[in-house]
Amino acid sequence: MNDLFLKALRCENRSRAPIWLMRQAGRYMPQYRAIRAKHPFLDMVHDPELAAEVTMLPVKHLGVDAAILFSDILVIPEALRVGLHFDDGIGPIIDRPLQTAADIDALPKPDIKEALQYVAQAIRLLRPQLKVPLIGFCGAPFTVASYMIEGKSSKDLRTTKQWMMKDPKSFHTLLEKISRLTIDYLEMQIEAGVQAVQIFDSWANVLSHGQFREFSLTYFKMILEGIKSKNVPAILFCRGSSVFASQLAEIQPSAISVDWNADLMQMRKVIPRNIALQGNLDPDVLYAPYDLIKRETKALLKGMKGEPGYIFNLGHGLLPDIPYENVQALVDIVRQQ
Ligand code: 1CP
Repeated sequence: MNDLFLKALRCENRSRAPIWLMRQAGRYMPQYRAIRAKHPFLDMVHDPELAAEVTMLPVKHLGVDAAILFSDILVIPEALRVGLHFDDGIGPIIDRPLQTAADIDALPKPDIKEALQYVAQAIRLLRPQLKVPLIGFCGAPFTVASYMIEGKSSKDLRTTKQWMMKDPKSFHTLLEKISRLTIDYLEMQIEAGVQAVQIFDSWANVLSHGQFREFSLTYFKMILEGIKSKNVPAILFCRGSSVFASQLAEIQPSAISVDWNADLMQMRKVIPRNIALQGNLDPDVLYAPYDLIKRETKALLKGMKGEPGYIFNLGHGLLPDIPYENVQALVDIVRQQ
């Protein structure tokens, strides 16, 4: 059993830094595209056998030190029956985005452990096959709420932020609803066998310091407290985590996953040493020639050398058009430390 990743999460790793990559099971992989050519994305998410097979791909082919469950943060809105589908050219689409406070009150109260039991089934299939730890995940309430309001991907979250400013009360009601369901969802994943969880706040970068504390940190905290008794390490990722790192540290997650804007060595000096750091290579470096990938990766590894709480990752997810062989080269460089 390779437990470098779990050791690093406990800040007790005396060996090389472990590596896994956000969005490691995705379209940049030819093996993923071959399966995806035969199935719509959501069908793959809903089918435990396919989800397990796709989760295994980067472990088998790249040799990463952790697996992350193949699923999506938007299964929670799907369970709330807002009409989720994925359009190949556009990405996620929600047919009935929330428009008024009454829409929030009218949301159903699904039994998440029932509605999303296909996720638990995938986890149960995976654990016996895996020789590396399995990471479960969910979206942070702010990011999940933003999709439910915008109805699709948005670069600036205008509608979400306007709602947040005009009617913070109903916005909090929505965030709280999502948080409660998310706690049930993570509990289910943990009971089924995930060994760590990561919470993705991909759109937190649109928030100011004060807004982050009020609309994001509050719910991160609620979720961490909700799953605390399960004793499973939790990693917090935000786009903007380098800006919000000191706030994130206040609520004592096991690890903070850092965006690529920050100097990780400097962050290590300000984040308490009992909190692991994960990150933070700019994913765009993976478009560069091999020599540059090697130089940047080695520089990061050198800076974090000897750190018992360091996990190599990117500052955000792998993009679909990143060359596969460059990702393989990256993993090899980290493993050969
Ligand atoms: O067409 C396809 O094949 C689907 C592409 C795809 C994939 C592979 C989507 C649609 N989701 C996923 C899997 C996924 N999503 C994982 C699997 C595990 C892994 O390998 O990492 C995870 C952790 C996610 C999480 C996720 N989904 C986030 C948070 C992480 C991040 O990258 O910021 C977000 C924002 C989503 C929404 C989503 N789902 C899919 C897309 C293309 C998007 C983003 C759209 C946007 O930019 O708004």
